[in-house]
Amino acid sequence: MLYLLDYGAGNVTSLANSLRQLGHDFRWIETPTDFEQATSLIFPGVGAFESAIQHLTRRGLLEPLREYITSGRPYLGICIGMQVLFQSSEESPSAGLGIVPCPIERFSNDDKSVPHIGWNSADLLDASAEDPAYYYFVHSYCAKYNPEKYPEAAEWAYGTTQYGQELFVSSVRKGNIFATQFHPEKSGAAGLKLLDTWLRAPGAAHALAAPRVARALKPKHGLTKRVIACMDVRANDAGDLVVTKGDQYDVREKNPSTTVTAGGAVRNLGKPVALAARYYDAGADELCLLNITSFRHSPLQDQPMLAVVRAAAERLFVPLTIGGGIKDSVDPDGTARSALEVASAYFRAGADKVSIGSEALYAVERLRASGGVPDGTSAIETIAHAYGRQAVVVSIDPRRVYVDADYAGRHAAEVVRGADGKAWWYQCAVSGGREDRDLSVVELAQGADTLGAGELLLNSIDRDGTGLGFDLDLLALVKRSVRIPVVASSGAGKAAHFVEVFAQTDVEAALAAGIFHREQVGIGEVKEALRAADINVRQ
Ligand code: 1PR
Repeated sequence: MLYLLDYGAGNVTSLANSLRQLGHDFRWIETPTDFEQATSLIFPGVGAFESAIQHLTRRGLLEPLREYITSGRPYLGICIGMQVLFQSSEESPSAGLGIVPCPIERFSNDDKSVPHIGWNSADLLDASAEDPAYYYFVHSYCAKYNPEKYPEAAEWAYGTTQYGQELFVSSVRKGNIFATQFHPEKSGAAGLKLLDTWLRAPGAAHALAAPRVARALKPKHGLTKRVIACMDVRANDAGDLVVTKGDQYDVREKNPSTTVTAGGAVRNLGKPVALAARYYDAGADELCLLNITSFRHSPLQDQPMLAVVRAAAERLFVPLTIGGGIKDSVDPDGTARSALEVASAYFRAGADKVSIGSEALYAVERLRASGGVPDGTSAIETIAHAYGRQAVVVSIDPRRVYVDADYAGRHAAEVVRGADGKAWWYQCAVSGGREDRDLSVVELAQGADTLGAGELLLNSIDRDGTGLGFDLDLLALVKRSVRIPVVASSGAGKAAHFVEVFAQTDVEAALAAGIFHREQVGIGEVKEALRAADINVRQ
């Protein structure tokens, strides 16, 4: 019987969904004695090494896990499920299982953003292996591939991946142990194929036929630029959840004669799950669902977005980010829910990352007021602590504030000067752009990085829905202010805008909504344009 080990952190729903999709039956490990019944075991893990070890220890599962693995029965570890096989992790004072004699270390961010998020190739060391596919990675720590320093660990290495100028072990294989740093359950068709192959013969001898050929650094890594489809979701006037799309955040139909929006219906561009499925089939690298009215009220007890996430996660096998309402809230019966509880509900439903908007801004305001010392209580910190920083996206809603050429106010150091002689800084807003705050985009981005965000979703209120292209000045400004990945958002009007944003800034991903919803431009067309411009993308 196939068993799955869930240590209560991260999105294990997606793996369960993939197994069901592939027609495989499984049970969950609930107690230490369940290991005795298991004839094969998958340990999927997202999140923090320390939480995983602590949780397994508390539930008395760590030693039975070690015994299971060393008994020689088939084991598939994913992400943290691979890292626990190692000796230790720089992320945690707790020891790992020590089966692979090598430490897990943090990526250097000298030459790249950390976490490593996105689709990268996983070169197999078996010279006779087929060309490897692209798989989805999301992690800040890794086993560095260093056969001279860790010769025994190099014998375990089955595949390596290059990020920046670092090579790390992206899969290990020995006897019946197989483990991957990447997430097959989030790697589309390639990942499902890998899972299916293992599931069909988990007990097959996995010794390599050919000797492993050591790998060396290449001039460029294989990480692709990501193309993301975003769905802004809200209830329409009839109470149905629909995907909508605004112009500069105004989502109501305009009166054609006056262009006044008051009273217009909420634009309805389709059903969230149906659209998400369409984008998955078209090759989107990631999907994003934003509940755009959650700043008004968002009780967890009655949260229709949870059902949307559950249904979407059954259908798509690429990463899913959920945003809107990730904050402390109170249910109608008076039950208080922490932001961590809200995020946990979304992870359990099948989300891989949560995106925090207004709450993140308030947290950065508090951070600044306290002289830059984090107090550990914000939503960013509590969620990153439990799930790892790679699970926390901060969504930023900035707009340009034009100033005189000789402006010398508080934001003078961040003023951008355009070729047309205009000068401006970027001010951040909350509540869907309705309320401006005295916080610049650089202050918010750097504060979010300090508090532990793993990625920034950088919108532009000025460009949203205009089709004029991404705000390259904004993106370049933020990109040089932080060391975490940045997703460009707002303003895409044609495939060439994606080429422009990747050619002219260092952003890791670009997101669009309107052009995809209205079928003006397809995801395939965007990828073709990127390939033609020699920009690395997933097929
Ligand atoms: O504050 O944590 O509850 O999160 C609310 C989230 O909802 C934030 O991420 C905020 O950006 C978003 N949001 C709030 N109101 C709106 C609105 O449109 N009225 N949408 C809104 C923001 C921006 C992007 C959009 C891109 C691409 N939408 O999500 O998809 O601009 O659009 P385009 O390609 O058509 O130009 P919280």
